[in-house]
Amino acid sequence: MKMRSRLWVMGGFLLLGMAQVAWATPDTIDDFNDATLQGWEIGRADARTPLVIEDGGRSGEAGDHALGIISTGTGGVASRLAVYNEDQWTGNFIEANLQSVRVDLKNTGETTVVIRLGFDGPGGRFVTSDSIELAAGSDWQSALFSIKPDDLVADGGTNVVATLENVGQFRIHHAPTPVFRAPRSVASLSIDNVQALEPVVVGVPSLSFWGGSLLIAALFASAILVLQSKRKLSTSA
Ligand SMILES: [Ca+2]
Repeated sequence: MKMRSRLWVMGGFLLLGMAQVAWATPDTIDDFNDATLQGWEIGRADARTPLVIEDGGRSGEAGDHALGIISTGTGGVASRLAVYNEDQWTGNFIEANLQSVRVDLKNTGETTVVIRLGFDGPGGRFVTSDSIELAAGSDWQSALFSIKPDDLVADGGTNVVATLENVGQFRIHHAPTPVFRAPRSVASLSIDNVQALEPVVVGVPSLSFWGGSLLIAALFASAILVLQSKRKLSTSA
């Protein structure tokens, strides 16, 4: 096979490989591996929660940290198992086309927990209808929550789109029923790899796909030009 044909065949395989990507690029991932809380809080200072659990991340490897939260079940600070973010997990989720959130969870306590996600914004408070139940002392589990408007349940909210278009607070909390405020309970939870996901795209190239294709096409065009100029040089010499 001539060099130019080989190049085009190689390019074809590369492009086919790129088209197999199912998930679009995640917008936000909180892995806590920088040993900070990454904006997660309970609103008041408390030495017990939330904390970075060093080397306590999903992989179990050194340097893979997790976020740890606890609740006491009594009155006062930290009575409810919840943690929220008013930093990077805010803004327009609709415009960003975020349709689900994946998070790794591990029940490190002695009671069963049921975890949901919550949103607060101009349209009021909403909670995922998706939930995951984790038995006491569970191993890590990966939970996927749909955050599409139809999959959120109002807890006082009146306009789910208005909230998703301007999220002011995003939370992870214990909620056996779809409520925004966790009930009091004694519990303990590790959280890792909180990740926003765009919708599944199968067979429809994304913008990054086209960008990659153009780059590869330009590289192959350059390679062919170089080969042609070398051939001319060798012919003339
Ligand atoms: Ca981690």
